[in-house]
Amino acid sequence: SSVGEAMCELPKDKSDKVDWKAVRADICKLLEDDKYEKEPPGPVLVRLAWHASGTYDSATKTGGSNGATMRFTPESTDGANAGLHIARNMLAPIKDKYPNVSLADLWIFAGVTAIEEMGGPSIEFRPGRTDAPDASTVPPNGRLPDADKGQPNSTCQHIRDIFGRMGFNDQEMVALSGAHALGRCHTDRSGYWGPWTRAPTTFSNEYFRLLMEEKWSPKKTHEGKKWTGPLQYEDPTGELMMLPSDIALIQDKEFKRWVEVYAKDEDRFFKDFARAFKKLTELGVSFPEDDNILVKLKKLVLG
Ligand code: ZEM
Repeated sequence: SSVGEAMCELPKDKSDKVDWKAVRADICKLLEDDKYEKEPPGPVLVRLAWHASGTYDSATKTGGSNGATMRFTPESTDGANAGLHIARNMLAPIKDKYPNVSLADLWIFAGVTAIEEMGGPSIEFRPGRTDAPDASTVPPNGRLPDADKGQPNSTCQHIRDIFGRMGFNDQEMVALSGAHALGRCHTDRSGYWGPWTRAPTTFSNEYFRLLMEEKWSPKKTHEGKKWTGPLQYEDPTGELMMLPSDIALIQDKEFKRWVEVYAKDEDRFFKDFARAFKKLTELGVSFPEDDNILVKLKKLVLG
C-alpha cells in the first residue's frame, strides 16, 4: 500500500547526521543511572524493542517497529504493552537531545544496546525507521503473544501462530524466548510475579538451563498467602518463575530440542539470538540497497 511505502522511506538526510556513538553513550548512562538502582532499565528496554516489532504481520505487511506506533491508541493500551510507557518515558529525553533520530530507531537501538551492555551478543543495527505522523497505521491490538493462551493443550500452537505470522520458525521462536534470562514479571503490569533467573540483568543461556534442570510446579503461595494470580510455575525455592508459554517450550518435542541445544551451548544461543533479534526488529522496515550507513555505524559504534 502507499502508506507502507511512505512509511518505509529512509530519512537519508537525517540519519546521516546522527552521532550514533553519542546516542549509545547516553543510553549507557541511562542503563547505569542510580535512579533505577532497584530495577535497572535494561530488561524493560529490551521488552519495548520486542513489543514494538512483534506486531508485524507478514501477510498484510502491517505492524512492526517502523512508525513507532506504540505512541498511539489502541496500541498503547494493549494489555500486552502494560508498563511499557515506563520505557518510552525513559527514552524521551534522549529523543529530545537527538531530534534527527527517529523514535522508531531509538526504541530498537536502545534494546540492542541494552542486550550488548548486559553481556549479550553484538547485534547488527541499521537505522532507517521513520515515525508515523498519526494513528492511521497503528496495528490492531491482540497481535502479541498471550502467556497462557490455550492452556493446557494449545499453548504451543498459539506460539507457532503468533511467531509464524511474523515469519519465524521453531528454532527462532526458542532462541528469541531466551530473552527471558532478563528481567521479571510485575503483578501490576502483567499479573505475573517474579524473575526467570537469579541474574536478571545478565544476558546468558541461564533461562534454558533452568528450564531443563529445575523442577517446575504451579505456584500456590506468595509471601505466605495463597497465590491468587494467573497460573504460573515456580522452582522449588519459589524465587524463580516460568510462564505457561515458557513451560510449553519443554512440553513440545520440537521446541525442547532447541531448548536442550541452547542450554548446553551458549555460543550457539548468542549467535542464533543475534540473528533472530535483528530479523525481528527489521520486520516491515526497508533499508537502502547500499549499506554504507551500516558500515559506518559498525566503525562508529563498535569501534
Ligand atoms: Zn517476554 N514477557 N514474552 N519476551 N519479556 C514478559 C517480560 C519480558 C511473553 C510474555 O507474556 C511476557 C519474549 C516473548 C514472550 C522480555 C522479552 C521477550 C512478561 C512480564 C510477560 C508476561 C511483563 C511484566 O509483568 O513486566 C510471551 C508470552 C512471550 C512469547 C511466547 C521475547 C521474544 C522477548 C525478546 C526477544 C523481557 C526482556 C521481559 C522483562 C521485562 C522487564 O520489565 O523486566
